[in-house]
Amino acid sequence: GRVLLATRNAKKLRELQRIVGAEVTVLGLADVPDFPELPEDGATFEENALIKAVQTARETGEISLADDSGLEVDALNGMPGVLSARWSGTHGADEANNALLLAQLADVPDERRGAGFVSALALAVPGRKPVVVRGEWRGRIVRSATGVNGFGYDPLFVPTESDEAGDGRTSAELDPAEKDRLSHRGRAIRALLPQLRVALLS
Ligand code: ITT
Repeated sequence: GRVLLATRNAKKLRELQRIVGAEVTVLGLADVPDFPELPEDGATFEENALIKAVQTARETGEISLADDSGLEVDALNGMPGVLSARWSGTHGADEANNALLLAQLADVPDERRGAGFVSALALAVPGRKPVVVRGEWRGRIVRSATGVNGFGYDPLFVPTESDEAGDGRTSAELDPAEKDRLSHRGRAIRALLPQLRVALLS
């Protein structure tokens, strides 16, 4: 089967393709010529994921997925949340976003540095009612970036599982397969996979 993921983020596309495996071919918006800019003005991850998936299915007639994701930091009342990709002002500027996060948390003590990644994943099949699921991943924000895997805030995020294992590795230090097993995105995709399979069969 084949699905279109409504994203221009190549690293997000690669993660999603890796998680669904060879069973499904995942294309991104870079593969669709002249695709219009999608609005991302929803107040929640779920709203944004639905907007992106439904518009893409309508525009292309393809079975479409969209991931809207981000980091919610406890000490910042859930910021940057839906603004995660553009928090520093430039869309997709991972380094600038990470610098801003470190600066905002400079005076926050270790015991109040909790945070969670969220992924809302929407599936839109032309002519059908769309569905959306949510995956979450809890952890804490460290004081300096470590690791080269992943993308976005991964070098600053130590998942709870790393603390339980005693190694304190950031999600940018996990192997790709380890990240996929634990991550917000991995959980969301596995929750949606049965419905995706049904859509691909019909
Ligand atoms: P599309 O909208 O084109 O899919 P985007 O990067 O703008 O791409 P989002 O609006 O969903 O996507 O923003 C997601 C941001 O949240 C992403 O740029 C990272 O800053 C952060 N983020 C999401 N998942 C992450 C992960 O697994 N690891 C690290 N950071 C992540």
